[in-house]
Amino acid sequence: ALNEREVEFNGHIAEGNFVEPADWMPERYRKTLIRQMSQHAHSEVVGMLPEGNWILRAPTLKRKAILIAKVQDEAGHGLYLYSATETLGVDRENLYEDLLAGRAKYSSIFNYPTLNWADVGVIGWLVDGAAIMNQVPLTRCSYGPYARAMVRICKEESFHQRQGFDLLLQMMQGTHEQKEMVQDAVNRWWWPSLMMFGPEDKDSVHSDESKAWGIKRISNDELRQSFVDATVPQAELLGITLPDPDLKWDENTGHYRFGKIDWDEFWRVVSGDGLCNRDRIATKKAAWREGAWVREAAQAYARNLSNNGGK
Ligand code: FAQ
Repeated sequence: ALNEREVEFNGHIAEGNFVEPADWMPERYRKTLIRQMSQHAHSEVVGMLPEGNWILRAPTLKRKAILIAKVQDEAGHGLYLYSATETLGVDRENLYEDLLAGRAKYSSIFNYPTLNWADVGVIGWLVDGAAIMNQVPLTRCSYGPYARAMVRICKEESFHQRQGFDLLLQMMQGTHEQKEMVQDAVNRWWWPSLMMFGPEDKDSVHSDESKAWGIKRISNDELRQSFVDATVPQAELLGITLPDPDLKWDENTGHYRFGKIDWDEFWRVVSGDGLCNRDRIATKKAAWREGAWVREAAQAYARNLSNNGGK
């Protein structure tokens, strides 16, 4: 049974109020947010790697400048989310240690390789598209610092999504080979993008509690369906085929029906055995090691400043 404080807390949320860092909150609410927000932060910083792979090989100066800016935005989102997570009384260094030690999850999508230039466009179009679909409802989640972080992040993600679509639209007006590159990238990223929304509702262990606490406003399956409905017309506009023979419009429901997701693949990737899991963690570990001198220099500088009274 709930105690008096918990009843009051649930009432506060039910009335549509935000919970702020200094407010009392149930320990499980705090734990759930630390879990989800830190996974989200890790996803942003690991998410820099697949696209970062193409910065040195971008085909034009314009596309290179756009890509650098996008990858830098992801770093910003990561830092923003680590800060928001710290308001729950955890230290980002410990969260980061969990990531490097393989104890913390990050989105399955970033364990797939970027094999051709069109992958950069497809990540913007599909991966940022799915991220926005999932994150717009989080701007209304009950924890204030997370909800507010999502407002700015979603604005930037929409811009990312459009640049991806623009890149693909341009390639689809190009040569036969360029069109084939786009189709190949879509074939590889479509199903993993659908997996970003998490397991089916019936297998989602956290959904009931997260919904009750106003963290999750719309379910995994509902968001996945909205994403498919929004994306099919865009694929038609681009002139590419989505790799699902069962995808078709259903008059009765007013939604697109789609084929079965390979959940074995999903759980394999989530548990560390995807195409790039080992490589992603090894890259992040190396960056942490090689960046030690930057952290030391920054700390020495900060110490110096405070010893000299801020001058
Ligand atoms: N990958 O009970 P549920 C981006 C785990 S966007 C890995 O349904 P929940 C932007 C889940 O953690 C990507 N693990 O869990 C960008 C749980 O395991 P746990 C990041 C997954 O939390 C774009 C277990 O399965 N976005 O980075 C995945 O209620 C382009 C059971 O699942 C967010 O993190 C998955 N796909 O619902 C950057 C959004 N799905 O924790 C660069 C915030 C599920 O018990 C380039 N997160 N799991 O060990 C959420 O909205 C939720 O956490 C869900 C999962 C919807 C992802």
